[in-house]
Amino acid sequence: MTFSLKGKTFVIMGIANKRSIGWGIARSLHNAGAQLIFTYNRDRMEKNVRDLAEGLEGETPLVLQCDVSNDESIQSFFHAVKEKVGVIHGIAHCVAFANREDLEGEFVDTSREGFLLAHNVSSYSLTAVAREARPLMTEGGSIITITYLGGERVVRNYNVMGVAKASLEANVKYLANDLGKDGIRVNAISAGPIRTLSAKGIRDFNSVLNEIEERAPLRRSVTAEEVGDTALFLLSDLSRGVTGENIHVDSGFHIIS
Ligand code: N5H
Repeated sequence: MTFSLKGKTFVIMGIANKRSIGWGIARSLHNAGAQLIFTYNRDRMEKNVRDLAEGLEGETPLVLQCDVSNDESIQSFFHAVKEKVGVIHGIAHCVAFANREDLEGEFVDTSREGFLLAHNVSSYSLTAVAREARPLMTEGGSIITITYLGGERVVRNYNVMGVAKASLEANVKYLANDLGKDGIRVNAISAGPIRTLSAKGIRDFNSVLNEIEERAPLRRSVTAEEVGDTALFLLSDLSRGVTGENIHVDSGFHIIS
């Protein structure tokens, strides 16, 4: 079995800046020789993503728009990918969103609108993306998404995102069962807290990191590079027998009570 991803093409969705988990994944895959395609959502994100793509040595990744909350946008994205590269071998789905006001206080106060928004962008998008990607994954492949412990346990302030991540984690299992017959695997990585744009402005984020440094088995927080290397494993043939799984890249914090 080969570890190199030379000759293989992967889509990475959800890179915002150099701190993004998606960017950690991009570097690991790029170093393994993969051809990459990056997506951005809003126009104002395009330049950021394009600059990162152009900063990589060797072949520059394609950069295309894809709004995962819009079926037409997902369809036209994969149509463009089909025209430009034909076959793809995997996807890293690193996308989530919830209204800031739903990430504090009591979960019971979540509005219907806020609940649906979080689930739409953070969970259903994986289903829609997997469906549209399937016809392009004619050689089989691997899809990953990023989750967090708050989907398994109640974590203070994670609130509606915790419920959306629980949905995402079940989504992975049902997709793994459907797509397994096409040789497509679907897995999640449960990342420990990392100071990304999505963590920005969150009060108490320092205390969350401090708790990891004190109590996690490895006594330190994790980096986007570490998530990237586990993504490399899951997106490569090294993990060919693994599907429907959720691998915790969190310094072991999830085993601690
Ligand atoms: C327990 C915690 C801390 C509290 C909860 C944080 C949840 C963060 C996830 C969501 C996806 C963040 C989010 O949607 C923020 C937006 O309301 C505002 N931000 C934006 O619009 C920026 C500009 C864009 C780029 O962000 C997105 N998402 O599009 C969890 C932490 C300890 C761990 C953590 C930070 C988890 C996680 O899911 O990211």
